[in-house]
Amino acid sequence: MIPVKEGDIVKVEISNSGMLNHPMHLHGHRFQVQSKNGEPYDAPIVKDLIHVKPGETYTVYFKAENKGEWLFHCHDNNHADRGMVTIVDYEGVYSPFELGGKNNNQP
Ligand SMILES: [Cu+2]
Repeated sequence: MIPVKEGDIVKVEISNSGMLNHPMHLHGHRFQVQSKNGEPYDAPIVKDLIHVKPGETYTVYFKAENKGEWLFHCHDNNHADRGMVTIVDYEGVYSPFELGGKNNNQP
């Protein structure tokens, strides 16, 4: 989980030490890509998804300005299903998940 407060500037480092590509996607926000493998970009690149190839490390920043609980995950659903998912969790936000219930929620 990435705990944030509204207004925070959040730094996230994404490293791929595996052998597969991982298109990492943040819901509800855009992030600025600051560097790739430690080399800063001259001009800001703003995205909500970045392809992280084997051996690559990206440093990205986003502003916490959309209160909620947002997925930050690999967009290859096979990877997400196996756990490449985290949550940007704003302070003071709580949305309980009821399994089944009147909406038939499923994990
Ligand atoms: Cu992946």
